Amino acid sequence: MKVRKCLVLLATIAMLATPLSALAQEPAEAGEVTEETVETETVIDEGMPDEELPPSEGETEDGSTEDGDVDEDGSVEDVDVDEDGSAEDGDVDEDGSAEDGDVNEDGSAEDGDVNEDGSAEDGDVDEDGSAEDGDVNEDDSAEDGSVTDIISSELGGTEIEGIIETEEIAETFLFNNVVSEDEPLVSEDGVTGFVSRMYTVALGRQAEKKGLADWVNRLRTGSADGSVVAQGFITSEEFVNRKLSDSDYVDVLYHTFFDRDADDGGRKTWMDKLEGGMSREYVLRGFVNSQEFQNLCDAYGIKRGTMQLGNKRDQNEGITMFVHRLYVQALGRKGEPEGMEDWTGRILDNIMSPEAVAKDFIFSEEFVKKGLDDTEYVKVLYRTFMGREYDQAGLDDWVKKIAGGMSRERVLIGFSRSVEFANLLSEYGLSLGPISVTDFGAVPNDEGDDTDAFNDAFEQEGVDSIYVPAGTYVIDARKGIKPKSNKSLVMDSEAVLDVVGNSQGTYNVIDIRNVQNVSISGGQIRGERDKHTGSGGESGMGIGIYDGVNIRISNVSISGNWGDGIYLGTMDDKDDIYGCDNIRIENCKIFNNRRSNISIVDADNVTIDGCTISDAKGTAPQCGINIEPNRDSSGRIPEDAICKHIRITNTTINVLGKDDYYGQYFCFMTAYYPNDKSMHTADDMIIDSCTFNGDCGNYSGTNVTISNTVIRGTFYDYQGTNLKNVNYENIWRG
Ligand SMILES: [Ca+2]
Repeated sequence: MKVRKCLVLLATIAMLATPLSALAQEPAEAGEVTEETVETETVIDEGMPDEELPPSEGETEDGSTEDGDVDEDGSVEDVDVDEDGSAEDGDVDEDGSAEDGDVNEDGSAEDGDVNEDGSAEDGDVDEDGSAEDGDVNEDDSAEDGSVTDIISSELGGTEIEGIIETEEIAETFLFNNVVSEDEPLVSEDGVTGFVSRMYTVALGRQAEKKGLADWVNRLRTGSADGSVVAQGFITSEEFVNRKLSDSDYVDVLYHTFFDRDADDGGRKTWMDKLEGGMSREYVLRGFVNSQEFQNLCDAYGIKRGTMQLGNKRDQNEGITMFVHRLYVQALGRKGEPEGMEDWTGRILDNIMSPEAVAKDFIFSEEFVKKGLDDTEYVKVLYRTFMGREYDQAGLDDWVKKIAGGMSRERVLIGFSRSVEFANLLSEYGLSLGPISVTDFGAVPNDEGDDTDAFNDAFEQEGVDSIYVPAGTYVIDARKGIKPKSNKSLVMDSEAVLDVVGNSQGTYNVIDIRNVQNVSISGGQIRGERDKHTGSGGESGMGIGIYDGVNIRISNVSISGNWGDGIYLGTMDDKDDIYGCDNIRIENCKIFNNRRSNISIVDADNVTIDGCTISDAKGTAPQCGINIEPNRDSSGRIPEDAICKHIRITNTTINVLGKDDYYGQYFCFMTAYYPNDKSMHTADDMIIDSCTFNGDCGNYSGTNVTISNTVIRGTFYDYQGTNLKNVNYENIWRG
């Protein structure tokens, strides 16, 4: 066949301005890169221009490489190597390290949804339309390493010359093999068709012979793979200058990589990603790393390779789309690339929580400059944090609160801590972290009082877990920290509640009163006994629990309080409130409190497990654990005040004195009533696997069992305690 004839055919094709794939009798389905495709490409190949054609617009006539990374002619030298050899274009690992094949850098869903069988029925990259698919190399094992190996060696410098050599080879190839009138420019195969399609479909113009030959040669020799070609064309300046719409961009990717029209479902999936803030490179990667493109490459006998992206915004769809959403909802615009990169990186690298980022958007200079009034401000919060328009009652309520003095920041927390925002976050694979007490104005390590900040956090609607970062916080026990029901205080192990000195005989540093489902964990409560300015009273408690239900205190260090470390009691013996129920004190260190380390006054179902309790001293009875309900006006203990179901396990108790008189310096004691052994303080009590370094006494507890325990002192037993495997120094049965 004569070349001239073919040119006529090509010109006809060009005039029709029809996507080349449309010239196929039917759009090739994914994976079926067989006869139709080859036939199409045969037509193109025959039609390749010879050297008499004028250079295409933008073609570098001298073939020079001075532009460094993006060649206008799309030829070999550019594309994958930046001018400085760096990798900021995101297409290669800077170090050429071995992440290849790890397409999902965020660890998100792995493959499985990309046409696993390579079949083409759904025609779509995504079987389920979900976000993760399409971008994963299912069989990364096979291609693993190929791209990075090639590119890293090029980046290394020596192969830069190699590229030039490739050009020379290509020219040689051209002169030696192409010039003859009776032979086609290049052999008629799928590789040539693939590269030709890159020019005609991606760049919208005919290939110039040199660029075409370069690419074909590189693909054939294995010095480039499909992913490299893809990035070379789709990220080239010439391509970018086409300024395609998102929709056209996706269509071009379908035609260049899959050689077919987009199916509706597939186009929608990719459009959703683009409209949700994902980059075009991210979408490109989905095509390059897909099974369908793999199948096409297999059919052509070339390596597909694996495309990688280094930008933060390309690592995790959920994070990127969440940040994009903040731009749109809060600022009313799309994010600029630098901003998208910065914010996504902060969430990705756990520098900031999604909630904190959202808050920064609302308090950004750009947002504040909008000058929204309170009503408009709240409306934006509805859209940003709840993903919906306001309801009138809710809007009115919040506006009223602002008018009443609530800060905009507090209002925002009401939204950012809502179930609706938590649900919205979960759609992006994100979650609410615990809110910090510093968000409410607490400042560690300064002299300023932090008590109000703790209480503001507990009062805040929507906040169910309050985090206390490491540092020292000043607490005024006269006010006390007052946890609310269903809330947790989570303290860093290096968080210290430093109680400021006062003169009161009664206070609670943490005052848990008539609430349920409260957890206090971590941190240290350092009481004020050494700074105390009064002399009366003995009820300055570290943690006072009054009529609390389902309360857990764990991993807290509690020391130096004017009264007890922990006190379990009731607000009022006379009314219908029956004290504490289901209290767990676990893995705590409780020491150096003035009266007792733990007083159990009115509580059922108490578990003390894994604690170390030491050295109560200052005012009677100076016990580790003292069980002693309050008596009524007749001097009796009411039946409902008896503490039932007490469990003390795996706990060590140390005391400072020994046997001064009954009930002083005891490791544990049920209170002693010398004249009345029928007075009962506890019922159903189990002590197991404990070490008591000092005296102990069960004067008034019924149904008490002690097992597997060492008592390094005297055990005073007035109630016939059931002892199993208990070692004691002495026993005194009264
Ligand atoms: Ca402070």
